[in-house]
Amino acid sequence: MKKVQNFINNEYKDGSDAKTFPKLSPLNNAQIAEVCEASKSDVDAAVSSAKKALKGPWGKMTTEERVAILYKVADEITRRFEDFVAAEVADTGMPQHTSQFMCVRGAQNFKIFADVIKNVPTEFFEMATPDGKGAMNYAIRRPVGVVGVVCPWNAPLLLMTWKVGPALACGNTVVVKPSEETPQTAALLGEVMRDVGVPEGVYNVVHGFGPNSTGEFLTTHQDVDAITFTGETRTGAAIMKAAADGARPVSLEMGGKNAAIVFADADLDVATEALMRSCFMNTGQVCLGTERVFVERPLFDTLVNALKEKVAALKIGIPSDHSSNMGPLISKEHQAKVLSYYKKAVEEGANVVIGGGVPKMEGDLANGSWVEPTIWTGLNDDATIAVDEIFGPCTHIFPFDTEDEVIERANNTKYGLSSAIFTSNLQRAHRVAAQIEAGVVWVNSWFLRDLRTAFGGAKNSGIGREGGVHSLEFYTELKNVCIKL
Ligand code: NAD
Ligand code: 6OD
Repeated sequence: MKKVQNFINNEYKDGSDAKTFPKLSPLNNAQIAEVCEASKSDVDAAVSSAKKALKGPWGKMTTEERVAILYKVADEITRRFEDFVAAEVADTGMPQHTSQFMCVRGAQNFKIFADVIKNVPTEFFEMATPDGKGAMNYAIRRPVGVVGVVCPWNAPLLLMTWKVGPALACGNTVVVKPSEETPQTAALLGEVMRDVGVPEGVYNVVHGFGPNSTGEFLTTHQDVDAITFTGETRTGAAIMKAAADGARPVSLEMGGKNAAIVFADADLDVATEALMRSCFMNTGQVCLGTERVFVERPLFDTLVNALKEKVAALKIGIPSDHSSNMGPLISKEHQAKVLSYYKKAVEEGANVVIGGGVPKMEGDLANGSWVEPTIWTGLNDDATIAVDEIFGPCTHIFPFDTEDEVIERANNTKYGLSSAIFTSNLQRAHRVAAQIEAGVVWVNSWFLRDLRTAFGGAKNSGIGREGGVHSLEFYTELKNVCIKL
């Protein structure tokens, strides 16, 4: 059985109390690895090596030297691309092509922030003083220190490196807590870090669970100077409470109940193609995904039918079957959650356009966490499945009549992560985008990412923005130096 170990001070280690937990395959629920659970003393060791590394060679490097190492990290991820894809696919069951997209971002996340830190200027102000001699102010950036990075399971490498890339570029050290469901790529990244010469203690990985386990040990640790988190909103709230002790900063990227709005003048092919991705990519387990589609009434039946036809053509299957384009959900537990919403939708009177159940899978795959891609119509905006984040391959399609009405309905959610608007009227696109309460709005596309832009959620979807120079606000302390002349 494969063993996945913690990575502390550039060494792979079992948990100090020898505890392990099984990693089960989403494909058939069979155990594929034994994961070493980090104890409280292992988390202490990881944090203390990260703290020590701040004063060691890493802390003494010039920005140019750090940037050169981060380029090597990116290049080594690319050289070992197949290993990362294999690890991610094994943990998640996602199709190869989805994992390839995510692992390309795994490498890009190091280069983009290396470039940002190398090129971003700081501010300078001259000021007058009563003696007429004046003073100068300039700002310098310094790392915040040890950063705790707590990650989810839905896009493990992409989301972990989205935090680790900028944290390291800014000169911090990190202790990563990957999701218990997806431990392998974070562990593998340790080999890359060590092989390209990242000094001891800069990148650490501790495996385990959330409450009363590794996640809590890390986020309550008083030598962790800042915590960056991606995951569910209620977990983010727990982490924020933990961070209050010691008044430590948090960056939170959390859940969503994202709306897409399709106006009658939209290009049907563009909208349908984007909605197929936003509703069903990665089996609907994308935080930016669309679980509410609003369609202007004249286009409603056409769009519902177009999506139904494309969903019927989706091929559910295992990653090694390259013709399959939809994998299982992450776990049996998540399958049960998603299926409970499928049941609830019917109980509340939904019209099931397609899907709504479990696909018939052969042999041991029948034990996997598969669900059918599902479209509903006919419910009101306050139906349970139209309010709660489900995080599965499902969406409800609603008709609407006016622009003002749809803006209000799209915004009628406690979340505010992303939105997608489809129209050929540019004025309307600008007008609606400006009124949508979300951190990211796409027009005539979805998940089109320029990594220099601000990324994050409004309302219950997040606190703070990362991406480009915005990441520097979180991962550095900006210090003003005032010089009296
Ligand atoms: P989760 O909140 O259950 O777990 C995320 C991580 O937090 C895991 O590593 C978990 O072990 C840890 N954790 C749980 N409780 C903890 C605690 N009390 N203290 C410290 N750590 C704790 O989320 P998930 O189920 O892994 O991921 C799915 C969720 O993530 C969805 O809600 C999705 O919308 C969200 N998400 C958001 C974004 C974004 O950018 N906004 C991106 C991806 C996923
Ligand atoms: O593209 C990104 O940077 C990002 N954080 C994507 C999040 C995807 C959520 O599942």
